Amino acid sequence: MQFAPPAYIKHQALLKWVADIAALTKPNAIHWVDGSAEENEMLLAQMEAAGTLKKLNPAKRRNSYAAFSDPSDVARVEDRTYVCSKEKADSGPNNNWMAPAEMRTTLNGLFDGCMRGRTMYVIPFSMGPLGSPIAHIGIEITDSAYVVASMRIMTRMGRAVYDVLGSDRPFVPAVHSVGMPLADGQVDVAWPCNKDTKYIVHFPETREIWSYGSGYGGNALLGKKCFALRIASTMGRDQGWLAEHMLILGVENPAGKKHYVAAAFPSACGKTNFAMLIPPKTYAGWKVTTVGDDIAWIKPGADGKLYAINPENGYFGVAPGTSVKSNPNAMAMLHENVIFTNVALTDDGDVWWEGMSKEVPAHLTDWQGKDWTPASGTKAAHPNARFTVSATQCPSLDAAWDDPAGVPISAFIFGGRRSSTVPLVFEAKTWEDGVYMAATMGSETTAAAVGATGQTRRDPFAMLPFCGYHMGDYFQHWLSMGEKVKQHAPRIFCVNWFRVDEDGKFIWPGFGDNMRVLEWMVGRVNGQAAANETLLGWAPNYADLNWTDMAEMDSALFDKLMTLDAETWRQELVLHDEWLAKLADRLPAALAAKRARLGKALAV
Ligand code: SAT
Ligand code: MN
Repeated sequence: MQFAPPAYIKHQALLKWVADIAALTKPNAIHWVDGSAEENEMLLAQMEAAGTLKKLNPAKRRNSYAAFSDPSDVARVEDRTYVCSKEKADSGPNNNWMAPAEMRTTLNGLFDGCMRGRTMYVIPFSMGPLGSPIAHIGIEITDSAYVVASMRIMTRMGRAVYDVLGSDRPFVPAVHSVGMPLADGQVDVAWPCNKDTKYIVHFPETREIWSYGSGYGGNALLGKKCFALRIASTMGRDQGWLAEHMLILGVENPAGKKHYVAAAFPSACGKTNFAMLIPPKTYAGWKVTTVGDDIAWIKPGADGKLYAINPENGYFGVAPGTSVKSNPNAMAMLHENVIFTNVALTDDGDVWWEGMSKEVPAHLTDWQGKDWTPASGTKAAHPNARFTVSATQCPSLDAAWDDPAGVPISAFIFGGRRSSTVPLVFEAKTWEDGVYMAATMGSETTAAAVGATGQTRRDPFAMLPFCGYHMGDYFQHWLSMGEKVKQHAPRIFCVNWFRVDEDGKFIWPGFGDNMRVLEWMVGRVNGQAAANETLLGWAPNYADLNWTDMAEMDSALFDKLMTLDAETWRQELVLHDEWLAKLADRLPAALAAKRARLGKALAV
């Protein structure tokens, strides 16, 4: 095999690292990815020929493809995900851990020869605008062309990254293999992966990522959860910034006053829909614009305010449930240049998924390639089916989405999926109170991770699967950031769009109507919106929200959405205690004190 790196790469440590990985993994060839359009077309054509991608009908979706994963490789694998810090205690009870030396031995064994019969791709990428003071660079080595094509959409990827990197700038090395070497003459499968063995490993001290056995989403596109959240959260702790599982959106009122907010919700809880919200008719003149839909990197600026960038370049959004009703902007950006994964196909070469349209097609090919009719009794698309599309195709894209300086954040929003207990919205009275609420946030689980769905688990800051260190230290980092930005600290709000009635139906319509809640929050930031003091903080009265064109929401129904029942909250505090006990060794005193105050207020 020829090594022959392009002459424009001047970084000796990088070249040595690539050579070492090639020597270990023993690929057939090395492809130095340059990110060009020709290269992309070549890879897409190659994947089409290999059966990895199906080209969609260009009259329906121009230049778009569908990929179908192995049925064993459809989501993040949290139980196979490790944070291997030197000290076990530093990884915290929120992460799986193995001693670094032991893990390295395991990985060396697995990666030895794992790329035999395959091409090894070297992908240079920037998380965040190239050269931004908030951005960071990574190099992903992978043996999956699907990963290369996806990274080209999801990150700023290509040759220009090497200019920023120069001869000695730091980068995060990320090694990925589908874990399925090919013996001489062995025919490849459409979606190679390792059905038995998967490892998603992070070494926080050396800022390294190693992923083996999966080709899917956050397991394989290592810029996303692995780098931009798990590794970046430890960088942020050490360097005084925040890496968060948050969308970023801009809200502009008819007078032209604009605020940016960042909102954390667990995976597959509608972050993309919220980020691309279209306000109801009564909000003529208001604009909601999208900076990001999944991840925010947030740093204090010279003026003391917090500024955020979206480190990503595209959206890896959940397809099922996305429709002209739930997210018209997303539907509009999915007409061309999209890679769909695990959706269903229509007979005329288009895509379909549950919730896309009211009328269900009479015949489809499901995500596993089987004939499907409404009588099949199965889902045509996998519940975690995704679209991968460039941010620039989003009609609501914010003018500053690519600004290297980031956008100033006025408010943080935290939301879980709770069928009861948590009211539609309230504002924390202080930064500390907000941190406590985010730290104890719960959510019913979704299809974004392998495992049972619908169980309530604590998902603090929506970061439980993504925080690269001890969650107690993370809470302390948030408290410290609040002290650092003092009077510039954004307001903290909590929301719950998912409360249900006696029949199990959602009470709140969500989607565009979330604008009504957003307006109240912006009003609070501006000191204009009224609120009522409650156990949890400031909450709106019925009259404090705009109900034009929403006659069905009378004050009785609103009260149901806002109910804060003392007995339910006494039980909820028991769950807080169970959760916080797990972090007891590093729980900040301020949070224990807040728990005590809540208990006193509830007389427990
Ligand atoms: O981690 S993924 O990027 O596959 C999806 C998610 O959990 O949001
Ligand atoms: Mn996510």
